Amino acid sequence: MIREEGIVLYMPEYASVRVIECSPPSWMVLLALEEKSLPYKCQELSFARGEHRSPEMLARNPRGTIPVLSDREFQLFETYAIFSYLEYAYPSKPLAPQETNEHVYAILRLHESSHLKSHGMALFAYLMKTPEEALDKDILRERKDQFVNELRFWEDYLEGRDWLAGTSISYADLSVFTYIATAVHLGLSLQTTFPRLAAFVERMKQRPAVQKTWPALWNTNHYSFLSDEGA
Ligand SMILES: N[C@@H](CCC(=O)N[C@@H](CS)C(=O)NCC(=O)O)C(=O)O
Repeated sequence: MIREEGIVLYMPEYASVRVIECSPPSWMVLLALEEKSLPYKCQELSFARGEHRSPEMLARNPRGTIPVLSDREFQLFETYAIFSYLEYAYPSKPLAPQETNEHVYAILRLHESSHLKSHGMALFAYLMKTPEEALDKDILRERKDQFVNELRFWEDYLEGRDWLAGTSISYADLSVFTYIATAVHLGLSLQTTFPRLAAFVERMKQRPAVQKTWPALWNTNHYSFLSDEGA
């Protein structure tokens, strides 16, 4: 049995993720670890070299996806399962509201964010895997539209509130933020159509956890694939 001393997060080496230069599922776990002030080590794996599918990683996660969070004898590999584990094993500094009504909505919004995730991954994977000169404008437009249509739900949920559930940050905010921030990195503008989401992203960017984990290449590389002119 694999047994780790302390928490180890297996995640992509961002520089090996073409154009996206990040991985929303891994980033949201990093954010949870930081928000909860948990000690952890990061093991970065190159997508380009297929390190996430090495025999050692497949022994941890037969599905070959990352993030994988290893702690003691446990190997966890579905992002939302990792969140549940962290909250159960390390309840201090909770990222799930304690009050019943808020707790229920936080769970609902977290699982509901899987819609944002599937549209986001379809869009981001297309940009990541397709050489720029081979991008099909219609495919890009269709995937962008599906992602943007999904954003309307999240803009509505933020009416009159700073966080998606309750009065403080929760796992749902981490999940939604990482996909939206990635789309902004790829050129999506929020301000005109989604002012609450734009303010939410700015609020998140003030948090030390976000500042500490901000993808380094995003500071130098900027893309316009999802700008109004780009798609
Ligand atoms: N259901 C998984 C999906 C995670 C996921 O999509 N990971 C991507 C990176 S963003 C991955 O490992 N892709 C590599 C592959 O599928 O070969 C989760 O929630 O953790």
